[in-house]
Amino acid sequence: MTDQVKLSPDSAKDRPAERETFDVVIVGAGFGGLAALHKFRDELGYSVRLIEAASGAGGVWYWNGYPGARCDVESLQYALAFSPELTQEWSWTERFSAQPEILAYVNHVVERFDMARDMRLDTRVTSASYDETSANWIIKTDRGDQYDARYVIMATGPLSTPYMPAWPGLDDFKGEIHHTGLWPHEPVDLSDKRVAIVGTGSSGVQAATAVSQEAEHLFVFQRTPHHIVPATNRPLDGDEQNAVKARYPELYANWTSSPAGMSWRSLPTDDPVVTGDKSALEVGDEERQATFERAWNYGGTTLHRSFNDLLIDERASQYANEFIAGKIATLVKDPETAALLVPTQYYGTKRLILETGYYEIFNQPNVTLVDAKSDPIECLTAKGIRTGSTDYDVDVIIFATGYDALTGSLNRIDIRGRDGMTLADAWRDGPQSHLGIMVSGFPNIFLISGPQSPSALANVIVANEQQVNWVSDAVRYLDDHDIPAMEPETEAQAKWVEEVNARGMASIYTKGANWYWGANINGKSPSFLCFINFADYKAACDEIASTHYSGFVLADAKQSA
Ligand code: N01
Repeated sequence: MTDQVKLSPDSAKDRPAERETFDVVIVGAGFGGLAALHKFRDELGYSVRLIEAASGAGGVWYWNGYPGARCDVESLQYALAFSPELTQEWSWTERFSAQPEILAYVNHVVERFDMARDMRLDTRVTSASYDETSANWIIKTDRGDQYDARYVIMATGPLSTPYMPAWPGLDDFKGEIHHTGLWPHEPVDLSDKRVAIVGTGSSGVQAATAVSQEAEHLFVFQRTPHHIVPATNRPLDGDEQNAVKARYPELYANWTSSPAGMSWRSLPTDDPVVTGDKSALEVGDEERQATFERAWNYGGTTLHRSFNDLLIDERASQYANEFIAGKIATLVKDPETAALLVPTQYYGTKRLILETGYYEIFNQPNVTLVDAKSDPIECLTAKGIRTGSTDYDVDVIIFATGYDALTGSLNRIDIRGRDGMTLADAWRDGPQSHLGIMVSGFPNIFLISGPQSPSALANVIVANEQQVNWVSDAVRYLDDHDIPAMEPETEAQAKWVEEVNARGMASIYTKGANWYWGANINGKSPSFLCFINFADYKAACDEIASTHYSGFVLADAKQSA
């Protein structure tokens, strides 16, 4: 893998503070930020500065280097599309890529498009303030930099502010503490250690599977059993990749017009039977079981699509739960442990998790499943974790406790719009935006993967590029028409918020506690954070662009002069 720090000559920790003016300042060097850098600098010829807190590009793929980290979107669909050459020249080795390979791809993109020269690494944006007189943003960093820019693009990521419950005793623990979302870049030696992993979402399940292979003993603290199905990962052969590359533009068009920003029945190996158009209620037990079985074996998220009502109908959801319970009973030898792993909430309430050997780790003598629901964690001690009934003495605690999703990374920057209004204040009762891209009172600042956009519920790279394209079209429109600023009309924004929440309330996601509506964090204002259905979203964005940005206030040049 390329050494990330060396990629940028400007990442040296002692570089002098800068005071410069750019057309566009981008915050964040994840996929959204890199796509924006390419679009604005290379395609449109704007001057751009990209600022990134980490020592390398990659966003979550930079930070999530925990053992076992892997993507749950198929590699062939999880890649940037802005360059036809890039789509042809890169090859993936597995159906679901591991984090090091994704980071190697990120570094290839940075090098291939000579991005490092316009990036400042090891630099955290602390504030962004709108100056109404000049219609410019003033962006400040923790390195003492000050940048003036007409446009700001916040590509800070939907799941990039790690969340850790504030248990008493955190400072008392004498061993090592890590969070999966802030994994150190130096090696972490877990061999022959007693390790606790708290949390069994996507991160916890992947980490537990890997750590179980090296730890002396692993305690997995599970509060809620999630729905976990096989990834059925495998090597990708050249023919399969070439078949996708040969039809790339057509396939990409399919993905961008599908509800999740990716599509099945479009890869050469797809099994059409597991993308069912039937209700789970309209078939007999035998057919239902056979379809579930086929989806389970095909792997990935195909179980989701085996029937068309698993995420809608209570009985259908129960059938899926019963099928998964049956599988767990055959995979986990100890009946008590198996029973604890069976999800009881509606199928699909929390994000489906893909596993490779997770259930089997509970057959190992060095792994213990701790039921943190009936016996919750009370505190940390000098030696480990204390629940109501037991002290678990460990050397290392790994928190896989998730993220302050969608709003967390934006709220920790002091963003001030018109009249000095802060974004945190504007969002005190939940986020308000139009399209999840712009906020009333905050002209010319654009969010990529913002709250109330579909990014976190879709193939995030496809969603990021769709937003970058929409934003760059809008910026070009402003510049072509000599319009100094745009922002949402308050009424259009209110309607958008209403629509996002209505879709959320009608969905399975609000039937349980999860990050989609902030329910994973005590005190976070409950509000649905994702727009459901990427295809509908793209259509709404296209419609607004085609009507010269109806629903947005476009300032006229004279007014702001
Ligand atoms: O976080 P999560 P994540 N006591 O919020 C538990 C993406 N992602 O980092 O379910 C005890 O899902 C919490 O318990 P409960 C993906 O979008 C993708 O795993 O709330 N436990 C839960 O088990 C994913 O959805 C990939 O009862 C506590 C866990 O911590 C998103 O990131 C890989 C607790 C948090 O699970 C977040 O996933 C990784 C407490 N006080 C991440 N507080 C892939 O592409 C929290 N928990 C594969």
